[in-house]
Amino acid sequence: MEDWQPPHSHDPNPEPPGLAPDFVLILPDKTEHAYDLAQLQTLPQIELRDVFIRSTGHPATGPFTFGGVRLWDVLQHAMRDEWSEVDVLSNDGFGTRLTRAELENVSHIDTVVLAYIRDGKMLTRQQGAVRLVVPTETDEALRQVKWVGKIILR
Ligand SMILES: Nc1nc2c(c(=O)[nH]1)N[C@H]1C(S)=C(S)[C@@H](COP(=O)(O)O)O[C@H]1N2
Ligand SMILES: [Mo]
Repeated sequence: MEDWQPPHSHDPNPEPPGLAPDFVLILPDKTEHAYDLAQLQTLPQIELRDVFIRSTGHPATGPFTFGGVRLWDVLQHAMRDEWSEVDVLSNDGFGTRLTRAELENVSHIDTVVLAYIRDGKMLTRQQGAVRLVVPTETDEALRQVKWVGKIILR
């Protein structure tokens, strides 16, 4: 993974890789922890209002209210310290990297969320469940990762 590069595709993949909205969290020592919706529902819930998914080449969608859990809370639940970056990847090859500073002590409106609710309804798999929402990214939607399959702490 040392040569990992963010993807530059602007053709959003329309089809989810696999059917289940599950993901694995991989710690720096390579141990894997499986997560599903039921587990996310046991963590503190958060709602982000007025989120747009913006991209060049196609119209923005929104505003959406996304519900889910803070990525920070999921990571802290698994491992408090000894990581500085996290890769959030979909099994379709898409993904993004976030630093600890982007997740720690940020204001509510900048909170990075693992979303599974949109406008009060469960996100369908087609709509991206479980979907990363990075509110500070408003250019190309390249960090709005649908179908999160793997989260790797580094
Ligand atoms: N897993 C995955 N997530 C993705 C993409 C993708 O191809 N695969 N495309 C991104 C891009 S470039 C855009 S514009 C948005 C589109 O989101 P939407 O399908 O909800 O409109 O998803 C983003 N997240
Ligand atoms: Mo995009």
